[in-house]
Amino acid sequence: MAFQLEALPYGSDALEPHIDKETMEIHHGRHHQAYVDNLNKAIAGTDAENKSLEDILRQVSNYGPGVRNNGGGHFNHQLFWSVLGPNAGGTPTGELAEAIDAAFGSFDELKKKLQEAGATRFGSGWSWLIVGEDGKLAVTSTPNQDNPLMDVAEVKGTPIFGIDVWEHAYYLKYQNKRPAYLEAIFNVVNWDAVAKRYQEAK
Ligand code: MN3
Repeated sequence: MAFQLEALPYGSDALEPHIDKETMEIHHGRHHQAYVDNLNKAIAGTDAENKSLEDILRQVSNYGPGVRNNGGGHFNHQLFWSVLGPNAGGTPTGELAEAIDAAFGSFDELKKKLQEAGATRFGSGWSWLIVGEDGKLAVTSTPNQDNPLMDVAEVKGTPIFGIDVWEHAYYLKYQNKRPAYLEAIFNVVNWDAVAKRYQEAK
């Protein structure tokens, strides 16, 4: 079964003014589509054709860079679209909020750590909130299209929220001001979707 690009779960203008329509159209329709197309090319004729994306990533060191870069790219963007949304922002509630307070002291401290991880990632990559192998929440960052599911990741765990800090995610609106993008994106985080991922991961 070849992997496929799913439609965005909201309109491409739904995250305006924080993330602009043109960025969303190019990011989803061209960048994410290219990861899907190139992943399918990279796994053609290999045993990865019969595996789930998560299983491929957990053993990604068995495959070449085409699978690592494009498999990561497909997974990361699927997660990214799912944890953003219109009429979102605010702060987490319930069990996720309690776990955030336990791990970081407060939501503001978590936000600061995610922003720092994104701002200090040199070049392209991701800032992540993960459920670590110890079951606790942690913030980490990965280069390129790597992610914490991968066996090659420095810090492993299940990502429940991630921020794309590739320039293609923000350059049209924010140019070189990555920290401004890292502030604005918190207006469009769907914390209910993150909480659902937390329940599944812990
Ligand atoms: Mn991207």
